[in-house]
Amino acid sequence: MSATPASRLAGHALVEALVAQGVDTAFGVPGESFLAVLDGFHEHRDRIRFIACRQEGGAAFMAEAQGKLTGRPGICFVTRGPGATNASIGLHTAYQDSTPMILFVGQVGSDFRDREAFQEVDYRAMFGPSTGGFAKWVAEVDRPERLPEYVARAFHVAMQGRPGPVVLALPEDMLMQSTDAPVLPRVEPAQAWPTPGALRRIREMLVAAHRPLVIAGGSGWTAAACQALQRFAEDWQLPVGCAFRFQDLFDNTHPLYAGDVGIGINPKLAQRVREADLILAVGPRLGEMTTGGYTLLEAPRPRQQLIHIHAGAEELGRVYAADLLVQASMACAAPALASLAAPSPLPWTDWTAGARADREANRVSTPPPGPMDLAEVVKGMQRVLREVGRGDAVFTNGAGNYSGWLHRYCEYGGLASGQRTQLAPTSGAMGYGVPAAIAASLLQPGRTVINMAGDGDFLMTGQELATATGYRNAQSGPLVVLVVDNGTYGTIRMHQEREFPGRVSGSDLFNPDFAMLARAHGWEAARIDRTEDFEPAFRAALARHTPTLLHLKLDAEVITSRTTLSALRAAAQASGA
Ligand SMILES: Cc1ncc(C[n+]2csc(CCOP(=O)(O)OP(=O)(O)O)c2C)c(N)n1
Ligand SMILES: [Mg+2]
Repeated sequence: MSATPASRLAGHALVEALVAQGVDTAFGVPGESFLAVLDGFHEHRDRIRFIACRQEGGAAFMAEAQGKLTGRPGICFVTRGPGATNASIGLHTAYQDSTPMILFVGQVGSDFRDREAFQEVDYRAMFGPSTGGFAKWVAEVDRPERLPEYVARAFHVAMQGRPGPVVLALPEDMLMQSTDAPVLPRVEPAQAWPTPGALRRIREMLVAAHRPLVIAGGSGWTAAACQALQRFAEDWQLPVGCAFRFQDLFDNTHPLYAGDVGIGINPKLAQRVREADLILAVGPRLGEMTTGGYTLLEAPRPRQQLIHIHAGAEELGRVYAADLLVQASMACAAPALASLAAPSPLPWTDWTAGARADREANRVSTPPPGPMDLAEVVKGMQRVLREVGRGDAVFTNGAGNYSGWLHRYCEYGGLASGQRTQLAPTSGAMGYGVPAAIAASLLQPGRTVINMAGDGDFLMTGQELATATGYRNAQSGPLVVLVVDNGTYGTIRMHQEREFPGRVSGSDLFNPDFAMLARAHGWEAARIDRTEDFEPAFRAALARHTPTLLHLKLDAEVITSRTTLSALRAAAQASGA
């Protein structure tokens, strides 16, 4: 691509800018507001594809998953008000999960601006940080010759500091103008290094500790950074917990892995977080889910010594009065930590071994009531995947109690070995898992992709099965969706039984025949009622090219991986709820 291209439509120039940034796939739902961009995708179809989704929520989740998988902004195109409002759930997830993403929104022509013209919305007011919204930056590109500048800045803002989503609104008439705007080179995010002084202080605090614990999390991690984190943990024999839904930042089979610090945390690990005398938080936001509702680390002054390393200055000191705050990117912080020489002997090896033993014990399951044991399903699934040489599978999920079995029993491979293996929303957005799985399958066709969804969760974005059918190709690897059907919005039912025992309201579900629904989309499908029927069906799914939905029937009584509905109700009644 030349630096001074001939005049072409601004919509084409935008697509050229994306190609120059290394984008080969964009997700979206078309609108008449950005026809010139769609024509640009046609023009450059040998270098970039536009995946037309069935609902903007699905498209935005796919772009969010693209951001998580690649570390570069996921790209989503939607139309004006109706498209942007639908897409907002993916934007919110990218914001809470610190995922780089760019949402391009068609906008009314500038000659109609501010009249509340057809579908017109002021995106700065809707999404902008200054109005408490959930995009890092929102702008409208009024002049085609400034497109390269806006696109380059969008890539920088999405990736730098605390990564997150950016919204660029594109007035229809601007896109239709001709421009000879140049194509700017690929953007690399500016990185921040920890200072020598901060590193010296980290080492001093570690040396003085007796019960240190690392919590890894957040975004901006690379495979090399995760390898460095592993070396650091090994040199210092530190137990490593992973923040809520950043469970694949550390190999879960590694002897130093202590478990996930999130919803449904192992109570023994929660105790250990409380008892630690030094928490080294490398990368996570210290948010509600990672701090057990601000109790594992008490806000605003934790009992433990706290070192918080994060790429975004705004996250440092946001809630906690930490002992040491270090603003650094993970790509720089992790190798810097790995350069710290550990003393010998280390006084906490029993503490570290204890953390691992607690983690092992937490993987032991007891059979639940009813014929379906999800712990055995998750363990069996991984056993089979490893056996058939598909151990690098990526697992996706949305929100719901069913995800607790995945977090507890799935051993996520670490990003240190090259790829992310978990795509899951820290935002707790239902409907995330199906589109994320489809995005993974389209973006990394060699890989095996498994989505676990709830019966509530699945139908929020289940229409995207059609997108998978339409765009998967001969290279696509196995894609399997497991729908856990307990006939209820189980998470809500659980909270109801705790707060209002026996008073079920609004949480029952009336479900379709999920297998029939999947077949109507060109998928293979089977209904599974008993644990022992899962493995053969799963093996068959891995062996076929056509994607497969497995409909798992689960007794609503089996409300979480730790308790039953009746036990919850009895406990609530005994405590006088
Ligand atoms: C988009 C969205 N809407 C509502 C909620 C609130 N919510 C959290 S979990 C849940 C129920 C999930 O039900 P299901 O997918 O069937 O999973 P289960 O809890 O039954 O395993 C609801 C309604 C949410 N997190 N996200
Ligand atoms: Mg359910």
